[in-house]
Amino acid sequence: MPQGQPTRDNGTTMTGAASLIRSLEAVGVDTVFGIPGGAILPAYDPMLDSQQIRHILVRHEQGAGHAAEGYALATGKPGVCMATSGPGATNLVTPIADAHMDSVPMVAVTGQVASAAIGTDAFQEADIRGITMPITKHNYLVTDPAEIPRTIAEAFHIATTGRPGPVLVDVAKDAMQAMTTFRWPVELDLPGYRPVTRPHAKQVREAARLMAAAKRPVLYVGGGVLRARAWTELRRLAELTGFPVVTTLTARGAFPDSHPQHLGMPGMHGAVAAVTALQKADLLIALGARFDDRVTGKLSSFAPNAAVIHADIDPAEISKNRVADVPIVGDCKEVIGELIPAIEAEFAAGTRADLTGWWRQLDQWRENYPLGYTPAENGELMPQYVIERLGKLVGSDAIYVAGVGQHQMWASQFISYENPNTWLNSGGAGTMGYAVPAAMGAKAGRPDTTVWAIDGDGCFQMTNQELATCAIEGIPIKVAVINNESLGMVRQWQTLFYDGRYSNTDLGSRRIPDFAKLAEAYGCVGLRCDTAEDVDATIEKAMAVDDRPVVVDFGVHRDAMVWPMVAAGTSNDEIQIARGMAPEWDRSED
Ligand SMILES: Cc1ncc(C[n+]2csc(CCOP(=O)(O)OP(=O)(O)O)c2C)c(N)n1
Ligand SMILES: [Mg+2]
Repeated sequence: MPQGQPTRDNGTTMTGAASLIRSLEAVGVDTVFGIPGGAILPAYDPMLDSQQIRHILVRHEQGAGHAAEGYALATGKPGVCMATSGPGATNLVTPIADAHMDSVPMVAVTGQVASAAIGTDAFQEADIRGITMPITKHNYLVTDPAEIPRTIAEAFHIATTGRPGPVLVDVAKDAMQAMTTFRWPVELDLPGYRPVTRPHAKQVREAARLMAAAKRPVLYVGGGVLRARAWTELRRLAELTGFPVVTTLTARGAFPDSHPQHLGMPGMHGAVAAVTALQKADLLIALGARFDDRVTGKLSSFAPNAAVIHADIDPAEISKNRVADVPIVGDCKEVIGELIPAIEAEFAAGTRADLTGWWRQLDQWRENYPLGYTPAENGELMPQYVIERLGKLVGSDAIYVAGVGQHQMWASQFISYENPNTWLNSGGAGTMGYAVPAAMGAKAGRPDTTVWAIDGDGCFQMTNQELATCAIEGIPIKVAVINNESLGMVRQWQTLFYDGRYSNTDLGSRRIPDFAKLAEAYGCVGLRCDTAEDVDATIEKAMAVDDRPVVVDFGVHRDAMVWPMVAAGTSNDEIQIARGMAPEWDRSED
């Protein structure tokens, strides 16, 4: 399969490094996040002359990787990061793992020591290909300059097709320094890589038959629907069938939160109605979802009476955790697109179960157990209030990027996501430090969109150096630090499961560092807010700044907890709405 258009330099003699940059240009790269160093240095020289590629010099390679993820999720194009060999490359390991867990299309280009030195423990040598083997969709070591264009073309093809994911291209320094003839377009050589996108018609018909007859169905929507850009089809399917919808942590925004058929997020900190709907369902239609343990709770007790239709582009996901009654391998956009006429045909033939009783039940759960929180007795600022106000004042056109911890769960719960790809977070890996660099990448890719990072005080201290990058490169992100002076989510587990013995979760109550001052030191605007009365005015002040990044340090009550909660390893049936408080199930419901 030839890749791309013939380019002006086809057949020209140049260095491997120039060929690398020309190849990146040929696949359409406009932004690269990275840091140079010895082994990758040859590539940085021709990059200086590129009219197409903007290189954003980050302060830590982890930031480059998360920025590439944020860029990818915000734009729909693959994100690109670049690093030198050894420690530069190993600093990319966390974001590569993160992109792998959340199926984010990303290409990481690393310099490797010269091919003759590979395997000798040369200066700054690390076997990054070996290290990233289990956390990349595919990876390459290039030692022949003639292989550079094809490798780059394949890397982008693999990263963006089928189930998206990270691909690493490690290029030996001597391959970049040697002369080569640049050839483009190239033939991809990928025997055995043929992702199935079109679903099997028989499976689709079988799924439609089950769906038309189901009395308690739920559309269990995962991040795959966003990756497949299938939100329009999803909405049509939901409205055609009248089925309730739940969106997982990685799928928030795939279906509007305000839609009357949306029950919210399922899982460990999901809404009671969403969690319980899955438990009581007679049919789950899993779309680009992977029955993650954070959704299923104790797997053996998950949705015990449900038949399962499982549609996923990755056949390895199907029946991995829960056996599928109707497996459908395919791209969610195509699967849903074909399900719609198949269901219309069922309905036209007169098969259609009455869902009135199911909806009566769902509405009761929604009404009785809405998301909420109890204000602190001492009147301190509540984190949920800050996040709720932020969502209201900033609106649903902005992109929100969370760190990992309590603030992440509240940001998922208390902001209304109405549009796809407006909620970015580290779902599968749960990587603290994701928010600031991912927000930077999102803003670099979508400069006209307001981008808010909602970060924890713990997470923020892992990657806030990228504020310098944002200030210098003119990437005016906004950061709300939900400062509870602790590693709040871990502290919550210590409260609940370790008798309140707070081992090493206190980040210190002396406000070290002072985040507002730190922000100023980084060339950003730094604001601080400690009372509910000041929240709106502070957010508005932050919104008024558009020439620099802004950081708002929200000092909040430290004992707030995330509810509802299904404790790890327990059944979803044991969901608690507050400490020691289970919903009062109406026995007639069972
Ligand atoms: C890199 C990394 N290290 C450790 C953890 C474990 N962990 C999960 S949440 C959390 C606390 C996060 O604290 P903070 O950023 O202040 O958020 P909060 O929960 O207080 O809102 C920790 C340590 C993690 N998820 N990622
Ligand atoms: Mg915290």
